[in-house]
Order: sequence, then C-alpha cells, then structure tokens
Amino acid sequence: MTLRPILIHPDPRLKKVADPVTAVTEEVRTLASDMLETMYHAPGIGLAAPQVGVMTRLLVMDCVKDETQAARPMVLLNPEVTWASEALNTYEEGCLSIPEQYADVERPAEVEVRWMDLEGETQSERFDGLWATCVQHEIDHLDGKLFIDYLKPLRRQMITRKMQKLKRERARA
Ligand code: K1U
Ligand code: ZN
Repeated sequence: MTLRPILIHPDPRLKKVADPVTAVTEEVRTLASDMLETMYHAPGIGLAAPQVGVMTRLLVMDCVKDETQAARPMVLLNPEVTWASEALNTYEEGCLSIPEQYADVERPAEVEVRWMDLEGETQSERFDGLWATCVQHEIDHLDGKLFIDYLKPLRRQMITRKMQKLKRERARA
C-alpha cells in the first residue's frame, strides 16, 4: 500500500466531474487500498479519488470514531444518492484538501445511497449521523464540489486566499 499525496484547494482537478468506474480492475483495487491507507494516515473519515488526482468516481470512508469499536472501512464505486430526507442536519465540516478550515454545512440528515462494491455487486444502504454527512461530502467531491461552495462568497474567498498562501509556503519549504 502507498500513501498518495492529497491535492490542496485551489486545484482545477478538485472542480471537475469525475468519470464512472467501468470495471473493477487491479488498478481500481490498488487505488481503493491506497486511498484507505491515505485516509487513515491523514487522519480523516473520508476521501474521494479526485483528492488524490484520480478523476474516477470512487470514494472511501470510515466514520467509526470510537476506538473501542471495530473499524468499518468502506469503498464505494459510482455512488448515487437515491433518497434524501426532508429533515436537515448541520455539521461543522472539514476537508483534507482544505486543511484546518471548518464551517457549518446543512445537508439532508439521512440519505440512501446505491453503489458498486469491489466485487462488482450493487449495494444500497441508508446512512444517518456523521455517515450521512460524510458520504454527501465525498459524493460532492466526485461532482467537483467543495464544502466551501455552500458558504457565502466572502468567507469562501477568505479560505481560498489562506489556501493559496499555504501552498506558496509549502512550495518554498
Ligand atoms: O473528504 C475529505 O476531505 C475528508 C473529510 C471528510 C469529512 C469531514 C467532516 C465532515 C464531512 C466530511 C475529513 O475527514 S476531515 C478530517 C476529520 O473530519 C477527522 C479527522 C480525524 C478524526 C475525526 C475526523
Ligand atoms: Zn473533502
């Protein structure tokens, strides 16, 4: 397994719609495995393929935060929200592509998602709580959308400027 570098906003690849996975190849399995390792190492609770520069509709997540509970690494290929609750939930979101910036985002509290697993089988599950927030945040990444796109333009601009500065500093180091 290999740690893959995570792209930092602004980057054109984070604004593009990713392409569907057409077959579960060795390349797809390696990508999923590398992304899980990269997510746990970050640490994070989710990661979408465009964040590691791969324009494919693949996401990984594990929202088990309690260390006494068993981990639940999930790999979702071509995920689609098939139902969303009218009830909304607000969560202070972060993003591994926008380090150390957090903001409240309102999203459906529960969603049903259909996807293909690494065996090529169709799966469907209803998510709530942090799982629902995370899967929607990751599917947004596959559609070229970031959590800051839900914020007012001024706040979004301030965060983008901070990220530009961070990237300049990292390039100099
Ligand atoms: O997609 C990403 O950038 C990952 C992101 C997912 C996410 C976080 C919060 C709400 C929605 C989606 C993260 O994992 S940021 C890091 C984080 O939330 C975290 C890190 C360590 C422990 C617990 C949470
Ligand atoms: Zn993110």
